[in-house]
Amino acid sequence: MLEKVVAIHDLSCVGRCSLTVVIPLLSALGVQVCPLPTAVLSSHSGGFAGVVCRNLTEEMELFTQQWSKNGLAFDSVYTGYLASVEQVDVARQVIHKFSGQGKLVLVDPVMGDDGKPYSLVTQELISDMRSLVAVADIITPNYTEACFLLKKDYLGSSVVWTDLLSWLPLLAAMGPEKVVITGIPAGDDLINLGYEKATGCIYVGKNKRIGERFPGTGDIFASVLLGKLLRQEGFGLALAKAGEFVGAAIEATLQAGLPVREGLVFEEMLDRVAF
Ligand code: PXL
Repeated sequence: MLEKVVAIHDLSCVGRCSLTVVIPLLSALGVQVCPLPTAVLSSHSGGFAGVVCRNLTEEMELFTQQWSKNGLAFDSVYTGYLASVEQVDVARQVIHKFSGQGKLVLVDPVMGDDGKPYSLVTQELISDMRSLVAVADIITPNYTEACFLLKKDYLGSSVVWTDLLSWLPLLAAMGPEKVVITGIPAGDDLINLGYEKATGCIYVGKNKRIGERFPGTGDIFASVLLGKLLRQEGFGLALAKAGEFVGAAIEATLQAGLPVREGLVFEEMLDRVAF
């Protein structure tokens, strides 16, 4: 059956992140995406000057009211970059109204990278994000965002990835059944850690750390992971395949030689994502 997902992310018009990667990737995985845009931006905020951002909080409320009036239902809610603290409440209401038993809620707590918040992300948003994590089935923070959620110090490349194994149940105790921490530095590699609360199983994925940190990588990872889970693939396999896809996209991007701020060149790989 074709699954239908509400995607609560921004539309950054340039730089391959959020909805410009969420929609093509989930579509290629046979999932229908219904976007609920949080903001429209001239580009993402990681590497372009003078970003113009139009916040769509009011529209989000009006759109979802119209969806309710039309009796719409969805199989999954997927949240990413939120443009204001008010949008945390809107996202929580969407989860409450449109997701029930057996419907997958993935919260990607998009807040920052390299130990720092993204330029438009406020401390208030960081603190409110914990209330959204509490109503998720699965969360996918990167290492920086895991530090923000747990109020831990960010150690950059000196982090010992095995020390983060104890963070997994701490994050799961905030609410979600499954937790993934992405992009943990480990020498020449980046580690993704997965955790399933019900079984206590831990999954470790490894990617070569090649090139710089590209914007949108987390959005690509989480979208592929969600698409695979909605296709009923197991958590461990879905994690491994999402990591592999990101690794292949990084290699393709390095070969294309585009500026880092343009994000990962994934367009010619869309036919591969479903396998
Ligand atoms: O992919 C993360 C992201 C999403 N949306 C906006 C961003 C970023 C990262 O920089 O700026 C607007």
